[in-house]
Amino acid sequence: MATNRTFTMLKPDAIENGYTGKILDMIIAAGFEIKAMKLTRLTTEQAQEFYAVHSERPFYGELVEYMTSGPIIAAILEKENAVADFRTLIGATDPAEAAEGTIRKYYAESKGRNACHGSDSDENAEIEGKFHFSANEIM
Ligand code: IDP
Ligand code: MG
Repeated sequence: MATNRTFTMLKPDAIENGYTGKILDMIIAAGFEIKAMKLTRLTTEQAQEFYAVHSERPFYGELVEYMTSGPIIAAILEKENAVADFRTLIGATDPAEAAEGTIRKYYAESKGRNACHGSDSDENAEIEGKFHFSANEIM
């Protein structure tokens, strides 16, 4: 069953480059409601666990190093069809391939430093949201 919720992180490059407000504006303008949000910094162990599915990929070390290099903003978002609509809003992993008008097209630096995370399924949205927030932090 679709939960109408997704999980996002504004990644270290987005915060560092001063795009926090612009990206949050795009998210809200697209109809997503913020149900939880915090500025935080991942430990190496947290980044390794969050991206465990990629542990065999050649970019895993680089990914963990990047995701722990500075603060991130983690958030739970709500909207009808949240997971799919948010993936459309962020665009392709590689900004060179991202559609016009998407967050990664505007704000990502590269395929690795790509500004914004979006869950890829309802199941992962739930797991990832709970990874970052305790029940009382979720509205
Ligand atoms: P997604 O974030 O669009 O779902 P995934 O393939 O799940 O993309 O990869 C997770 C993250 O790993 C990407 O968002 C990006 O930060 C990083 N990544 C993916 N592919 C590469 C790569 O080829 N080089 C470096 N980093 C990568
Ligand atoms: Mg993914």
